[in-house]
Parts: sequence; C-alpha cells; structure tokens
Amino acid sequence: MPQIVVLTGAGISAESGVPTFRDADGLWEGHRVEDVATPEGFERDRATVQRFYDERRAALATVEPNAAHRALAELEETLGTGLLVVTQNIDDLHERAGSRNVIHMHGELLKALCRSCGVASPWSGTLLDEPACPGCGAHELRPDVVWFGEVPYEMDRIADALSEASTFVSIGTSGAVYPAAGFVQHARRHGARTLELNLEPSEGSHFFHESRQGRAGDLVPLWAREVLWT
Ligand code: BV8
Repeated sequence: MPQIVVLTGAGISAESGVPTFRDADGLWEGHRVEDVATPEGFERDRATVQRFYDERRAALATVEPNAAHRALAELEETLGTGLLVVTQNIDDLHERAGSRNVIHMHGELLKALCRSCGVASPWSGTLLDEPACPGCGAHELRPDVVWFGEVPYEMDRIADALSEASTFVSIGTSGAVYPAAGFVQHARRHGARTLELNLEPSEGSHFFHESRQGRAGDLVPLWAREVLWT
C-alpha cells in the first residue's frame, strides 16, 4: 500500500498555463459552475457544456507539465507503489510528466463516457458534434468528468490509501471541494503526517501539521528532495 499519498488540485497545473477555478481569470469566467459542471446544467444546455469541455480538451495540446509534475514523477521512480497521486485535475499533465500511479478522482478530459452503455473511451476530439460511442454506437457521449452532485471515482481505493499513508501532501488546492477537502482529516486521523504546499493558505490549512506557501514549481521539487534524502 502507498506510504505517501499526494493530492493535487488546479494549482499544480497553474504554472503550465492551465487556469485554476478560483483565480480572477478562473476557468469558470463567463460560465456559472451550475451551468457547466453539473448534470442539471448539461441537461439544460448540452451544447454549451460540450463546447466548454471541447475547448479545454483542445487546450491540453498547448500546455506542458511543469517542474512540480516532473518532481512527482521522479519521486515515483524511486518510491514506486510507495507513492500514490490522487488528482482533482482532469488534465493529463501528471501522466505526460511520467507519473503512472495516478487516480483521477474527478475524471479526465481525454475520456468520453457513454450515457447509453456506460463505457468510458479515450477521446481527444470534440463531443459537440454528438459522435458515436466506440463501444455501442449510440450518440450519447458526455465528458468523462465528475460534476458537482456526482460521486467521485475510486473513493474506496483512495480511502484505503489514506488509512495506510504515513505522509499526506496536498498540493495546489483551495480545499473548497469535498470529499477531496476532507482527505487531510482522514489521513491525520490514521496517524499520517500532513503537509500543505500551496500559493496561499487553503480553507483547510489548519488541519495540516505543516503548511508551506509558495509556487508548486518551487516547493514540490524541494519537498521531493527532502523525501529522498531522509
Ligand atoms: C459529492 C471536475 C457525494 C469538473 C470538479 C450540494 C449538492 C451536492 C453536492 C454538494 C452540495 N454541497 C456540497 C456538496 C459537495 C460538493 C462540494 O464540495 N461543493 C462545494 C462547492 C462546497 N462536492 C461534490 O458534489 C462532489 N461529489 O460530494 O458526491 C459523495 C461524496 C463522497 C463519497 C460519495 C459520494 C463532486 C465534486 C467534483 C466536482 N468536479 N471538477 C471540471 O474540472 O470541469 S471540482 C473542480 O473544482 C476541480 O476538480 C477541483 O476539485 C475544484 C477546484 O478546486 P482546486 O483544484 O482546489 O482549484 P482552485 O482553483 O479552487 O484552487 C487552486 C489553488 O491553487 C488555490 O488555493 C491557489 O492559491 C493555488 N495555486 C494557484 N497557483 C498556484 C497554486 N498553488 C501552488 N502553485 C501555484 N503556482
């Protein structure tokens, strides 16, 4: 079981040029969360939601992993399955940096979920044009993304890892969205040492044994070196 569990949020991808949700120029600009990140919003106006995710999927081709993603991938080269990355992000920057032990608890931009057969298929194209599901042929594809009010992926596997972790590190997340924001308390209750690396104190900073402020591109490589030398 992983000894170190790392939770990442939009802040780890910020230096790669992926907008975060809550900064001034956040992703939700021009869109209310209820309109683009809820099942109800999708039912009300599918085209707007499909277009919102099509634009974000296309933008992935214009961004690269940064030093923080790379530091976690290098750490995994040494720790192997002793390191698990649970990400709230739907981009593929952890994988492109070389991380393999990654759980996308809020889904992935590069997958499409069929509302007819329930199969999630790799998807780099658009969904606005209502393409056919590669599995069953139905024209019922949606982004394979967990919206508000939907159950995140792999919660059991994440809970088990948090119960076993000796260290829990939260990187680049505001601690505003549950259940991810509650992971620090779960890990701490089971004896883990908890560390927050974030540009500013998050809403849950007080739950951490230690909280360091700074850019992920600076703090994560430093922290990874500490882990390797202790
Ligand atoms: C659930 C995918 C039940 C979409 C996302 C009423 C009805 C239903 C549910 C609820 C309700 N009230 C509350 C809830 C629960 C709800 C919730 O938490 N709401 C909040 C608003 C109160 N949660 C849910 O609905 C979840 N599901 O509860 O199901 C359940 C629960 C447990 C077990 C079984 C069943 C589903 C939530 C998932 C929603 N989908 N994403 C998409 O991406 O388009 S959430 C989305 O927003 C992200 O994935 C992420 O999780 C969240 C944004 O958070 P962050 O990643 O933290 O980003 P943010 O911009 O907020 O912060 C960035 C941070 O980085 C900042 O602090 C900044 O300072 C820092 N930073 C910036 N630059 C840098 C940096 N740090 C370091 N370096 C830098 N360079």
